Amino acid sequence: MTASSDTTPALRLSATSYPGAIPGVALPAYDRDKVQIGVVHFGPGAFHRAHQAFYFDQLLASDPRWGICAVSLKSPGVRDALEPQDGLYTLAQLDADTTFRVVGSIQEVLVAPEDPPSVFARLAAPTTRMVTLTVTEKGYTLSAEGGLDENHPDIVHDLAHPREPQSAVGYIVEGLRRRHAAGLAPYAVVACDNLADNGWRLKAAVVAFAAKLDADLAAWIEREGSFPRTMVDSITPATDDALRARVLAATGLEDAWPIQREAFTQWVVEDVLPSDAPDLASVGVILTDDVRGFERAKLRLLNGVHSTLAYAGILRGHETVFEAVSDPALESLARELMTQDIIPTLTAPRGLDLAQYAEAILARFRNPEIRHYLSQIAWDGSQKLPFRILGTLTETLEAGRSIDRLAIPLAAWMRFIALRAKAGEAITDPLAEKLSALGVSATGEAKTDVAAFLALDTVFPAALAGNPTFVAALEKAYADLA
Ligand code: CS2
Repeated sequence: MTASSDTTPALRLSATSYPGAIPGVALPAYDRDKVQIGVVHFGPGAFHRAHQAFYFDQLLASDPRWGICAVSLKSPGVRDALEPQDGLYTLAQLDADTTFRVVGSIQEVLVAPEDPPSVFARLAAPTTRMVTLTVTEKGYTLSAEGGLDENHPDIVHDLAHPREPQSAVGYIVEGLRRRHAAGLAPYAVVACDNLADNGWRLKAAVVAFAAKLDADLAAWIEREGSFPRTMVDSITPATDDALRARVLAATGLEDAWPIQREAFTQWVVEDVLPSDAPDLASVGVILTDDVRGFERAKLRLLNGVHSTLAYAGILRGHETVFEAVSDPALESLARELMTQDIIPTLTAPRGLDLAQYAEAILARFRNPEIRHYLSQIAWDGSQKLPFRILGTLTETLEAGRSIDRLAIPLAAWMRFIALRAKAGEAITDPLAEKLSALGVSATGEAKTDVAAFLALDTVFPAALAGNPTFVAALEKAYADLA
């Protein structure tokens, strides 16, 4: 009998029910009762569960020390879904031949504001050797210049109350303070968000924060801390009811929060981890001293073009990446951006052919098994565009090449904000309030609208906003999109 039978209600996924999953579903290949917690992760959203938790799930088959304590910094949603499931969830790897896997690496989910002492205890435990993060760009509390944003409300709070932090940086520093006081080595801190030089930026922010509290602590972190830079990649559309139904049919078990991603996944980590760190290479993680090449290529080619397709695609009435990239005008825009504008700013890491890499990305966007909503990618544009487009654009400008095409995603973002705001729809972005106001008062006239957006000084550095070539290119792109 299958779970979709209407007579017997399906069992919920849990430690006792999972061995009864429909054959063919991959199950944890280790005894979950023997797993220890060696990793604390901040931000157990879909991407973490699709990516790092999957790698640790594979690693646990050979080494039980690397279970995860997942910490939500704000909402209890993940804990509420996963606690009744003993931390288990199903990962659907979408492909022509989709596979399902029950992931068992998350051993515990904590909601930081409800229980700071448990988070501190995990951070300070000698067995905790690694802290990973997926807190999105805004979670790094950085200023437009790239350092710690000391005016960020969470940082202002945490500097005043360092033993009751709210931010990721505040928690990392308080955990390190406790380890330092106890004579323990620091944990390695592995940033897994799409920020250029993510680990270095995080280290600089952590050290700057610690320096405000205790110069010795800051010097110790500076000297002993390991903050590798990373590149993370796997397209992970948000969970919806269709996925829940599909997972139920495939596994026979009800899962409140399954995760879906493309079958392709990649994790590149700078090879500076301490010797007692988990053996990530054994599960396919690329450890390299050339992470920058990988990270720039991915951020600019994949994420930059993703954001372009999101804003330009929504303006043309598309809903998903698949639809957008199937629109010939957008497909050629994407390809020209990649080959004419972005690749010339990149240095290929050893063994990577950038032209082939770009084509492979377009092929991933065309995967018919994946419904990846443009509106999901459109979130947080004020945080994403600086890393995804402005770096490429600034370097192109400095090299004296045309920035006309690179101005299109920025202009499309401005038009997208105006479209949403005028329709009275919410904008998901830390600058939502400012953006809605700008969108509502947009006139459609390029000069005034572009000038109003360029005044967003946390998005556009002053030197760029005042550059006449940049302003002219943006005005032209904005007018062309009318
Ligand atoms: C996307 C990324 O939502 C977005 O902004 O561009 O989440 C993208 O799917 C991943 O970085 C792929 O690795």
